[in-house]
Amino acid sequence: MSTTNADTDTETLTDGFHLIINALKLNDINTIYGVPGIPITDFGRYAQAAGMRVLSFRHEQHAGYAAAIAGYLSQKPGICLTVSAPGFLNGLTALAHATTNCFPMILISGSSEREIVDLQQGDYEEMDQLAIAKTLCKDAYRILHAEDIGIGIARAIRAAVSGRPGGVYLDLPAKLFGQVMNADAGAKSLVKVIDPAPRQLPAPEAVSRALNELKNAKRPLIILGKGAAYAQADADIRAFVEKSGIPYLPMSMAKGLLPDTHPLSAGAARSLALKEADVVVMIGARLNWLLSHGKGKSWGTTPKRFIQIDIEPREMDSNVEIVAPLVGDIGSCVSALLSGLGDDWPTPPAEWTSAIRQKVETNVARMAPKLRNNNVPMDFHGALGALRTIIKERPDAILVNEGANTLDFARSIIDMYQPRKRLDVGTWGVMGIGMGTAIAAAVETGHPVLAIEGDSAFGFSGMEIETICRYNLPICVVVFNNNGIYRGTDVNPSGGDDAATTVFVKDARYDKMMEAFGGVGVYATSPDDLSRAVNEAMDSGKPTLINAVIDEQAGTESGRIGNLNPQSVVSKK
Ligand code: ADP
Ligand code: TPW
Ligand code: MG
Repeated sequence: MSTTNADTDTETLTDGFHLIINALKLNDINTIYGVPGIPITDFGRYAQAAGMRVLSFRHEQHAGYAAAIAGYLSQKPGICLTVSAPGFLNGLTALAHATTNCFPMILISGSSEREIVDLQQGDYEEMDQLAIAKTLCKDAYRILHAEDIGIGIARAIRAAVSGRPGGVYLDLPAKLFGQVMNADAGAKSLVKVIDPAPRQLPAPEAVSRALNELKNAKRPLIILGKGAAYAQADADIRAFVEKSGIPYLPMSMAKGLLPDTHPLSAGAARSLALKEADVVVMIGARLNWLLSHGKGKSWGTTPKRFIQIDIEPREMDSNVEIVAPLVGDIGSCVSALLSGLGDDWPTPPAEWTSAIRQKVETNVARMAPKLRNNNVPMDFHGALGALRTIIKERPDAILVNEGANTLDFARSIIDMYQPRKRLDVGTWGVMGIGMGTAIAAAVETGHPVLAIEGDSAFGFSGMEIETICRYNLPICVVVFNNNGIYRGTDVNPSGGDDAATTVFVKDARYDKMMEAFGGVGVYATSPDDLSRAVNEAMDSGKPTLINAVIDEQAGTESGRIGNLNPQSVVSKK
């Protein structure tokens, strides 16, 4: 921007808008997910004009989920941009989700005038956003002066990606965007963050301690979590598993880090592996509710000794004693363990590995005929059997998955073959990640996306199919339509006219929603129909939504976690 100034003849000026854009670009951040409005509409325009990809959503929560998963896939903070108060709050759920899942993300929200907000004088969209965000993310900052933009953005990037990754909030008051400063001084004030996520080497004694534990194991087991997938240390992780000969269990989003068909995968023998293992190596996975906190019935009676690799020291001993904590980044820790294995490393007793292998084979064989059924209406096995084949034939497609039964069955039925191809509800089991996740997966990777969605789950982000059509993204959404949450068969226990709390309009046509925006809608009643339609969508790359009619009686309450529902002693359902 060039203007004439009274003091100097021709001083070149810049402003907050352009400094923020240049600071992001300088740090290789070139994509923004958001929703426009006061005070950030022009910011989005200028960013697009400057060559950034700016994707406008229909609701900030989904832009936020897109940014969160973009961070997971790229190891760079995903950016979500919102307006003040309500837009900020809509984005905040996703920021908290990113933090909970250890995904790097920055929520950038415009905010109202500080002077008015702090005196609570009722400004347009007044809210003390910084104070609210603080409790829900890793760190939160506000930039008040144009000359601090470079440092402010650098701090936000480092906070998001270094150590345990997470969500960061950046508060940008409306006034900042228009603030003017000398363009040269502005350019000099920007910071290119050097080594934003530095390697953190494990202490040598911690490595020896872990190797000693492993050496003494009779029934060792490796658990791979999404932290391991995030770390992108794929080759070393695979080499560590193969060289040690230790069976491994992938957590949901770590599926495919090694192919699910790998001979050392204990995926289909999960309960046996957890119950019988004596030494367990956790790699980028937490002993939270998803692993029954490392104790109790699902871990059986065999005493466990845990080795844990994590970048966050405070993760150690959070649920049970960790006898060999390895604090550091997964790449460095796994490579240190790998070098420590040496050529004469004893593989685990064959008794153990073949017991697991046998269990896997029995379980896989038992499942096979169910997956081949061509029932109409479809059950989960028939429909997912068809989709399983599609992922086998198209291993580089990205699978997005949410729902209850739709999630639990798909996770166990669909084998994954490549790292970071399975994206789902994460640590909170949140419904609504679907379309935002699918959009970012397509945008960040360029690969085709198959989103397998419960009908309820889909409803949380359904309007974003317009976004998918608008950007013409290669996304095929399959809605598992069983007329409701878990099942479509509940009746109102009072006998009244209102529908039961878990059921939806019967035989809804989600496919027609897609047609409304110019996408392809398909109504599928059999596994064969479903296969045909998905293959067509994946070949054409056209935005497609397939309404897959699922037997409304086929699901169970809360899928596989019905045991978490509290029970009343007073009334029966
Ligand atoms: P899952 O749900 O798959 O079990 P979690 O989200 O519970 O996985 O755990 C992921 C763990 O990985 C977190 O504790 C996080 O601190 C850790 N982590 C993430 N990235 C890295 C990394 N680069 N190096 C080491 N640990 C990491
Ligand atoms: C943000 C609670 C868990 S699973 C689910 C809900 C509402 C929907 C299950 O029905 P769906 O799947 O998707 O049709 P299916 O195959 O079993 O019929 N709000 C949020 N997150 C969660 N987890 C819920 C509510 C829930
Ligand atoms: Mg349903």
